[in-house]
Amino acid sequence: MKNYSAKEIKNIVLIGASGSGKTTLAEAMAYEGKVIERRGTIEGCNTLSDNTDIEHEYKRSIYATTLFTEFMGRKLNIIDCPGSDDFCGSLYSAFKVGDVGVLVMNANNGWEVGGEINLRYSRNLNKPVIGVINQLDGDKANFEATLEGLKAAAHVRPVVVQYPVEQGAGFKAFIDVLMMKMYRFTDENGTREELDIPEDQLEYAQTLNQELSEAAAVYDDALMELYFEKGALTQDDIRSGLKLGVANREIMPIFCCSGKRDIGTKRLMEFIINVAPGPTTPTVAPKFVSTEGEELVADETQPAVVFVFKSQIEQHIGEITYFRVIRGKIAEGVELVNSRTGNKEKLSQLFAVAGKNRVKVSELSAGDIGCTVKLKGTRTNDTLAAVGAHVKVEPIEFPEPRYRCAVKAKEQGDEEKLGKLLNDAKYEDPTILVEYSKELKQTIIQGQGEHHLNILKSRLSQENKMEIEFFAPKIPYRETITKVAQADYRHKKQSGGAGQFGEVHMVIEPYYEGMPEPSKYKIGGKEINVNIKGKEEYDLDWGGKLQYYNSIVGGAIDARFMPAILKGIMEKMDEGPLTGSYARDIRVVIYDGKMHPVDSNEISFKLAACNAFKDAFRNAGPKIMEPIYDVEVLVPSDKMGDVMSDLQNRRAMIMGMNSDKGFDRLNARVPLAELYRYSTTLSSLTNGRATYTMKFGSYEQVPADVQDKLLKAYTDTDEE
Ligand SMILES: Nc1nc2c(ncn2[C@@H]2O[C@H](COP(=O)(O)OP(=O)(O)O)[C@@H](O)[C@H]2O)c(=O)[nH]1
Ligand SMILES: [Mg+2]
Repeated sequence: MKNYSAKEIKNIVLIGASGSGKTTLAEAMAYEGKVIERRGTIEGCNTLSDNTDIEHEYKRSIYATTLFTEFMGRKLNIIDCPGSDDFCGSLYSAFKVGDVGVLVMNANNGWEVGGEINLRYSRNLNKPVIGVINQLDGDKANFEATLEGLKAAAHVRPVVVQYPVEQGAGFKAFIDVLMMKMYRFTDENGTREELDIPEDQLEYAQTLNQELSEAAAVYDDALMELYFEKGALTQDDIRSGLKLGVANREIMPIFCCSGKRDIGTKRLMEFIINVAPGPTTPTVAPKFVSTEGEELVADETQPAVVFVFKSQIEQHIGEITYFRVIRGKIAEGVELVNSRTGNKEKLSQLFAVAGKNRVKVSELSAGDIGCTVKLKGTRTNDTLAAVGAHVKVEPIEFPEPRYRCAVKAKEQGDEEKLGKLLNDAKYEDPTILVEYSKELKQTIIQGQGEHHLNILKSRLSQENKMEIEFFAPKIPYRETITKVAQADYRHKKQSGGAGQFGEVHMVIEPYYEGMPEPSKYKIGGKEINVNIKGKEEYDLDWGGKLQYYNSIVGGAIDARFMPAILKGIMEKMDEGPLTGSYARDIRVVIYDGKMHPVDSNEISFKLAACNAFKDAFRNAGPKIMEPIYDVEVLVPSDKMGDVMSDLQNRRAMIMGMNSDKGFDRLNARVPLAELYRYSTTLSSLTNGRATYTMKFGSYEQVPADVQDKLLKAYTDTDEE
């Protein structure tokens, strides 16, 4: 294969609802580029893109797959993404290295929420989009309805470049109002005739050509002038206007297709090659920026910078690292420096990727996408740069997890093996987070949805013979106090052998940011004066603070016992008196105590402090706090009522609502305890038409009835 330069490369990302035909279209593109001699099918489990066992089993894309095709002497790198929102992580990686999205729509289904959600990602990630109304050969195909739905929902303006002459089983021709030609297909392998537009379609085609010209003229004053002067634009003028409009993310040209019958594939590819933004198109948003803020342009002559957007472990081969050459040019055998580790990596072999097939190449230039194998310590989001270049590309920011559960191996002895496998999974898919929680004594796994984690479960079972179980995760509660309390405790053991003696008097009170220094406490008619001798403040590992004051007068306790007293308090902060959860936000003042000349030692003071703290805590209006998440739900307006009442049953506090093109955005604060399997419920409430994000907000006190339940549950297990 020849080495393509940045100007000869386009990187596209196929997006759209599941089942819209992305994988099938990618197959047709590879076929047109002669990468394959026969097109595989989803049903036949032999497409380039869906090439894993799990994808064959589900007949769906689960991973984003890269495949190249060569057409008109140019190279097109296609990243075929899964449509399901559970796998949205791969859309983030794909859009990081892709220059333009191609939104595929299934004309049989009209405008679908899957497309809506994907389109929203492209908008959030500042990527331009081209639209394809696909499956026009289907029985229920409706080009117009699909287009109307898209127009109502899209934030970029769709403009028709092509429309079908006949839809349904008879679909074999479309009219292209940019070329002002009709394309008619004589077989299902892309053979086409270029014909004049039939008489009866001419007027309509001219109207659409006018609309297209007008849309294209808006982005360039010179074109606008030309358009007013002549009332029309030439093909080249339209192209140059569309180039700007698409790159500015203002218009979305619309094409006609049947990926399965290979109708329209070639014209779409021609347009992408001629008009779509590519590695050298200046777009509004800077595409690649280093962590130092330097913009990295696709210039072959500069020192190489390579960005890794995916890494995958494949049996028999090991690690496969997928990257885009951001800048410079690399040849096989090149040594680059991983800017995260500082280690050198040798790229002994370079490949162009066509799904499961890899084609060895000797060089790859700026703008191109490829892969290499057998790197030692390079993973997703790493930059490999020429020795001395010292560049690190801004990483992909993956979405926050929104599904959380606990996981364990079915067989007890498998725990260690499971740990390793989960680590590998996390490495391949950065939207999977796994952590053993010391606090909860559970391994917590987080991802994008139940389906996302179930796929992992099937894979572990099939590929690694590892059976796992998911179950409800515990909630990381916290304990705190709401009022001032005082306690004394004397620890004494004087029978036989060496004695133990320590007595501690303390006041505790709720800590809050910016509270004044203590001077005097009045508790139960008793006055306690504070005389600050020492003050320590700790940021607790689990959030919140502990302030520790020494206000001992007249040497009642030696300063050398103060650390032991703190240790005793910490023991209870670590395992709170109410439910054994971490305690937080407490000020402790040690103001008096007693020592014994012989029997006092550290352990005695630690025990005295621990017990005094526990007693004081119980009298200080103790409260359980729970994590509250900020949840944002995007829901079609007609489902808003259902989603809202479900949230209210989850103790949610609704923070705001606003409408956005037929969708409502709802912001709420919801306790984590009420969010278990939320994605599944939301999906069934809205037939999969809603999506949401969640992010930790703060800890808040639980309502009294919930506290009672938690206390009871803890005493029950304590008694066991
Ligand atoms: N009739 C028809 N069926 C199609 C077309 N494209 C895809 N399909 C079928 O639609 C289903 C989903 O296709 P697939 O390519 O997996 O869609 P993806 O989920 O968007 O990747 C499969 O059964 C395909 O055979 C098309 O252009 N026409
Ligand atoms: Mg697919």
